[in-house]
This record gives sequence, C-alpha cells and structure tokens, in this order.
Amino acid sequence: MSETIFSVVHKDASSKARTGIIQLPHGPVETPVFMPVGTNGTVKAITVDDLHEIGFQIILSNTYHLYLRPGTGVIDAAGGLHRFIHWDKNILTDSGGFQVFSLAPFRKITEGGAKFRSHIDGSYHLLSPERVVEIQSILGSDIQMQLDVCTSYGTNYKDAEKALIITDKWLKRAKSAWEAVTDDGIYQGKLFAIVQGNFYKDLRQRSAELVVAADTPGIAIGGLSVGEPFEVFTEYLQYTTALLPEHKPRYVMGIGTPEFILEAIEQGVDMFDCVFPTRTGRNGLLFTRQGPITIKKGKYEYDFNPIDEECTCKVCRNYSRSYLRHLYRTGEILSSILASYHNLYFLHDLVRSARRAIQENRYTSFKKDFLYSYKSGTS
Ligand code: PRF
Ligand code: ZN
Repeated sequence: MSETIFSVVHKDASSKARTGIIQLPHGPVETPVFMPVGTNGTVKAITVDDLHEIGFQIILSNTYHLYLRPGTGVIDAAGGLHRFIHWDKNILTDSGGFQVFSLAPFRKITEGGAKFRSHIDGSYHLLSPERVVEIQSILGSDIQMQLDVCTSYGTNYKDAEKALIITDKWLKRAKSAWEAVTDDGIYQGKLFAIVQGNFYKDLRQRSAELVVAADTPGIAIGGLSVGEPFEVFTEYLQYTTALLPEHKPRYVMGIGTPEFILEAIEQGVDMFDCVFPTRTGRNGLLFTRQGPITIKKGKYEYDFNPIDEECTCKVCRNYSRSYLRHLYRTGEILSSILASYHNLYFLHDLVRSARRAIQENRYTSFKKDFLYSYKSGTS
C-alpha cells in the first residue's frame, strides 16, 4: 500500500462532491482546489505575493518548458524550482506528455519515450518516463505526473488503445524511477498516475484498473477536455471517477471554466488546473457572477462600476470597467495584471464557496444557483 496523503473531510449529502486535505511537502492543500498555471515558473502577470494574498496553496508548472528553458542545470544550481521562483508552497508539475503533443512541431512516440523537436529552437530531445521523473525530482515538484500519451477527440480505437498501453508501460517505469529517487527520504514529492483511454469506455476502464493497481499516491484523469462536447465530457468523467478509489485525490487535468469545474466537483473530483482564467484575462475576458464579459466592448466606455459588484478583490474594490477597458484598448501591461488577478481571485472564491457548500450539504443547490446566474448574463 502506498502512503496515504489524502483524507476526505466531508462528503456532500446530495452529490458525490467531497472536501478533503492533501498533505504535501510544502504544506496542506484543502480540496477541491483550483491550481493556477505557471508554465515557465511564473503565473503570467501575477507575483507570488499576489498568489499568497489570494490564498493559493499550490500552483502548477511544466516540465516540458522548464526542461527546455532555463534547463535543469540552472534550476538545480538555484536550489530547486521553489527557491528559483521564490514560492514556498506546493508545486505540481505536468510531465510534458501533453505539451509535446500540443506544442512540439515534430514528435514521435515510441515505447522508449517521446522524441520531439523543441518549439523554441527546433533542437531534438527524448523524454523517457525515467528522465521525466528525474527532471521533476531536480525541480523538487511536490506532485509529479507520469509521462503519458494523451490522444485527441476523434482518435480511432486502435490508436487510443496503443496510447493507453504505452501510458501503462510508462507508468510502471515512472513508478520504479520515483521509488528509487524517493528512497533516501530527502526528496518527498508524490507521483500521480494518469488514466487515459480516450472516449471508449472499455479502454477507460482498462486504463483505470491499471492505474488503481499501480497504487500511486494520487490519480489523474487525462485525455478529457480535449475538444469534446460538454455532455461527452460529463459522461466520461462520471464513468471514470466511479472506477477510482475514494481515499485517493482525483485530479482532472486541464479544466478551468466555472461550468467544467463545478461539474467535476459534483462528480467527486478534488483538483483541477487551467490556463483559462489567466489566458482569457489577458485577452480581455473577465469573469462575473452574471457570466464572462468582454471588456473591450463599447458598452463599458462609461461604465464606472467594478467588474463584479460582489467580488471583494482589490481590482474590483479600486477600478472601474471603464478604466479596465481603456487599459485593454491601449495595450497597457496593467490590463493583463489586473485581469489575471481578478479572474484568479474569482475562481479561487468560487471553489472556496463550493467547499463551504459541500460542508453544509448543499452543493447541488449551490451549483444550480451559481450557474443560473452565470448563464443568464450577456457579455
Ligand atoms: N495529460 C497530461 N497533461 C494534460 C492532459 C493529459 O491528458 C490534459 C488533458 N486535458 C491536460 N493536461 N500529462
Ligand atoms: Zn474582482
């Protein structure tokens, strides 16, 4: 039996939602939790002081990017990623499997690993499951992800099956490498396995069984939110979570809209991450309780109200929609800074409210009320 890092605190009476605590090397993480994405070792346009102020206990970063730039040599010399970026809470790193699949101009998946060309300078690299564990250990990741093969929506059965078979072989190799690197107890990061299987239930089941048998400290559900309709996402999420043990943290990779997050929480998911709040913020999309608004629109020119009347963030307390529209239209850096801050604060607040609703056994009505208002709005 692998060590237990997760305890369920409360199960909602009306749904599969639950609250819990994950114990990690850089402190506890209350779940459900949204993890902001800091691809290059920075959550874009946000300082670590702001991350602390909002209340984040964990952020995500990417092996693929950090391995290419600045490289493990620099981060090792800095004393690890936490010191390098001045963040003393937890870091989860994605393995690079998904980034190779979505970013590299050339890639070839063999049993040995993922061969690819860098999207930065075209150089060739091989990421094997063992090398990926080694890199994440040098980074000092609190949670490291296994190298996996994520397939896109519409992949045929044969290719989806091949991807899951390789993902399983890589899991076994990743686990051995992780056991070796944590053996002396100095590095204490946790390994999470990833369920794949595309949109085929028998493949999802096979993958889930292999992952459960590997008995890693946590389990991720990969290969969802890759372009499928929302109903398909829901169906496969529900199917997959039902195959997972209660006592391990469940992480759905790459979801970040309020609709997807609230659905995942309802299905008993504990962790999620997405670039959505920060990326769309930089593009002038701001979350409000009445739905997202596109700040560049003319209708905000003389709108001196805050982004969201009920939001208690420092952007909403101090600045108007009119000013934010002006910053966006003039291409000012502050536009990205303020938009990213508000969107992250908004999502953090949404997930905190969800936790409270679960504790009080009213998650289903909480979700319904939030979405009723969120979907009513115009942008
Ligand atoms: N695998 C990995 N990272 C991911 C995904 C995956 O399937 C996804 C899918 N939504 C996002 N990020 N390793
Ligand atoms: Zn706000």
